Amino acid sequence: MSQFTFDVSATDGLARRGTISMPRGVVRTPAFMPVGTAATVKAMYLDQVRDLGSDIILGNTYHLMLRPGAERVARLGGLHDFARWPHPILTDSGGFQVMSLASLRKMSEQGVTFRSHIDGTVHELTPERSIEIQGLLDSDIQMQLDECIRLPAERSEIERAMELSLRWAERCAVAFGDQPGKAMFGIVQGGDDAALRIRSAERLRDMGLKGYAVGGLAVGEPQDVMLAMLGETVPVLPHGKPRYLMGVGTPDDILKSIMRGIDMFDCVMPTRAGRHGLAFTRHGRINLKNARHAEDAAPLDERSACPATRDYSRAYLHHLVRTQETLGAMLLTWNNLAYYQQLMSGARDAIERGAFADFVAETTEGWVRGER
Ligand code: PRF
Repeated sequence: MSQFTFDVSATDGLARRGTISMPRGVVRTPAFMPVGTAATVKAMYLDQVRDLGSDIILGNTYHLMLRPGAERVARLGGLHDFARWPHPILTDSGGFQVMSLASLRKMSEQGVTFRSHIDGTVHELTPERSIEIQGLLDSDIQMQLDECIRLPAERSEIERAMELSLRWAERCAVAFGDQPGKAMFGIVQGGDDAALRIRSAERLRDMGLKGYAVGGLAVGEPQDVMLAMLGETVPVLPHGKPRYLMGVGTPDDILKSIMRGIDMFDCVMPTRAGRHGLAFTRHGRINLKNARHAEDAAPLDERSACPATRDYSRAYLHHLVRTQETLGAMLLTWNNLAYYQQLMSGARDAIERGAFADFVAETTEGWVRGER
């Protein structure tokens, strides 16, 4: 398999069951990509991440360009060898992380200059440099550099960032060129404005890219606004290309977005929440910090196939979280990624059976028994 391809094998309403194929492997969609910001999915062995059913992980241009440096990763054989993950990797382009982490950011037509949140050194990220870095990392799916605006925001500001992102998409496409086994995805922006979303999606669609992301959502707006924007955007995007909703989300966000035609997701939620004592389960969220678990001998879910979920008492997990032991973060991250990947696998099966709405209803009913 030397080409990057996407194939939709079943649909159920707007939900799709698909397969992305590329030289390093296949990605079964709908897919959840665990976040591996700094060439590690925090508190997990990548073998475990794989065993849970992850076909692809996400890496970050911003973090890796600062530490250990893209050229260094390239000299060491690329990100896959460096981290010992031989399967597909998608990298985010850096713009979003610059906006959330770096200081003294200066946005111009050319790109963005910023001060590193690590040592204060000044760096520049242009569309061309972002693609160059993602190439040095040897990323399989590279993202265009874009500007994501937090909501609420002025329409004029949303429009300016959206138009800038479209011009940057063109520069990224030129810089990426023709690489048959890899892909560069464009990113739809346009905030909470339907007309801007549609314009952005149409212009990206007309560039004939290999995949499309929806960015600029889950940035402060209510869920119904996010879902309404998906409703405007997704119909404009070509049926035969993967659609990726960036940085989303909760299990509920994910199911509702699959229902609206999204194929790929990434989010720090399962990993970050795991490090903060929060477990996602069939019965909803369980906060292990809570004193009510101090003498609870029951596991998170006795019916799970995941050892972290099935074999450890809530009392022990509570103790590990309260004492800030490393193992607490490890076990809860393991539980959470297992839950997320089971959710995705259940969604894929349900779409194949034409029973996705029932799957969503049953899954959602289960959550009400948790704490929330
Ligand atoms: N752009 C990029 N990365 C992102 C986002 C975006 O808009 C988001 C928004 N949810 C998360 N990650 N490049």
